[in-house]
This record gives sequence, C-alpha cells and structure tokens, in this order.
Amino acid sequence: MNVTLVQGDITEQEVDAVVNAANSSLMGGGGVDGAIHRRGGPEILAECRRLRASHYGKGLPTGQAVATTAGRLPARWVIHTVGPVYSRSEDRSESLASCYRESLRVADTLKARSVALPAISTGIYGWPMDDAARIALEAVRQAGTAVEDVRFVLFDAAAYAVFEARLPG
Ligand code: AR6
Repeated sequence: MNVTLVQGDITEQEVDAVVNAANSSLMGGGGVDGAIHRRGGPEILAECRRLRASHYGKGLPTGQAVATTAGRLPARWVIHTVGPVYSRSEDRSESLASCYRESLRVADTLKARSVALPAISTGIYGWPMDDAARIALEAVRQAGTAVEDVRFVLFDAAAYAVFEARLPG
C-alpha cells in the first residue's frame, strides 16, 4: 500500500473511490459533503435516499461507511462515512479511526485499487488537524487493506503540512 498526500479538491481526484465526510442523515451538508453532491450531481443523493429507506432508517452510525455511485465525479464510487464531532471531554479517537478502517473495508468489497480520503472531522466537526492526522495515518497503516493507492486530499497548505510532518519517510 502506498500512502500519498495531495493538496487540493477531493472532487477532482481520478480514483476508484472517493470518501465523503458525511453526516448520519446521508442527505448532504457543507464542506466535502456539499462539494461531492454539488459536483457529483443528483444521482448520489438519490442512492443515499434509497439506502436510508432500505438499510439505515435511523441514519448511518458514526464510524461506519457505505458506498454509492460517484455520479458525475471522475471516480466510480463515493464511500460515505460519518466522523465523530470532536469533544474535549470525551475521547472519540476510536470512532474516527473506525471511519478510515471501515471506508477501506468497503473499498475492498468493491475491489477499489485507489481511494481518495479527506481529513475526516477536521472541518465542521472541529477535530484539531494534528491529532486527526495522527489518527488517520495510523488507522490507514493498520487497516490491512488491498487498496494500493491511498491518497489523502488536504484542502489547504496548512493541513497538507501537518499530514506531511506525520508521514514517515
Ligand atoms: N476537498 C478536500 N477537502 C475539503 C474540501 C474539498 N472539496 N472541502 C473541505 N475540505 P468537513 P467534517 C476539508 O467540514 O469536519 C458536512 O456538513 C476541510 O477543510 O467537510 O467531517 C457534513 O454533512 C476539512 O479539513 O467535514 C457533516 O455534517 C476536511 O475537509 C459535517 O460537515 C473535513 O471538513 C462533517 O464535518
């Protein structure tokens, strides 16, 4: 497995699967979620609605992941995962690590070779970037996935620098 870092917009990545930092409603939102639905088009939301009706009546639980079409994105699938909201009083790291593990597990079931991942929970959900980078890189390293190209897509130079500092080699 090759872990790489890219600074940019996750909706522009030409990969088999793009991971979405969604919320449990699967009905869209801001940040990465908003960008993916905007650029990917209505097909993604239509499939999310069907998933809600068939499997996730109460919503997709935090730390889990599920795949849909990628619509018009230059990818084959979007893997939606729900990160935890950052808390100073409660350690939710295991739940954040689970997002990465479960996303890669779903990618394996799809036989995806390349996956683009955002820094889950570091935007609207408030997780400090350095701690999130540590958790993300460790979770991916320990995932035991068949995915060959794991690409973290960091939106700005500051986030990129934080991940780079934690990437061995
Ligand atoms: N490409 C790559 N990274 C991005 C992009 C993009 N196009 N846009 C933002 N980021 P966030 P969360 C970065 O807020 O914290 C939504 O409303 C951003 O700078 O997208 O998990 C959902 O519906 C940050 O570093 O996700 C949920 O309600 C990182 O991606 C909630 O936000 C994640 O920020 C999820 O919040």
